[in-house]
Amino acid sequence: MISSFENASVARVTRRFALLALLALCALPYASLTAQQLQQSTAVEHVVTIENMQFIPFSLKVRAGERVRWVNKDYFPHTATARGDMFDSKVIASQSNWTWVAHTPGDHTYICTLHPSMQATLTVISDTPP
Ligand SMILES: [Cu+2]
Repeated sequence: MISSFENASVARVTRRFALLALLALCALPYASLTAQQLQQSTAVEHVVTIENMQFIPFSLKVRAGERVRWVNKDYFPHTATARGDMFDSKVIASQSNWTWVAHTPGDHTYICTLHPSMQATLTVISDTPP
C-alpha cells in the first residue's frame, strides 16, 4: 500500500520532470540554431509575391547576405529558378514559400520552370554600403 506521503512525493517528482521536459522542448529550437542561422534570421528579408502568374516585384535589388522569400499566393505550384545555377527553389506549392540568402553580386534573371513565360530579375549588390 502506498502512503499519502509517498503519493505526494511521486506527484512532486513527476511534476518537476514534466516541467524540465517542457523547458528542454522549448529550448531545443534555439540550441540547434548555428551562429550563421541566427545571423541570417536577423538579416533583412525581402518578399517576392507570386500571384496571377507574376513575380511581384518584377525587379528587385538586394544586398549580399539579405534574404529573399518567394511566397506563392496562386492556387497552383511555381518555381523561382535562376537562368544560371545561382538558385532554384524547386516546386513551391500553393500557399507555400521558399527563402534564399543572396550572395554573389550580379543580375540574376529567373523564371518559373513550370511556366517559363514568368520571368523576373533579382539584382544582388555588394554587402558593403557605398
Ligand atoms: Cu509557375
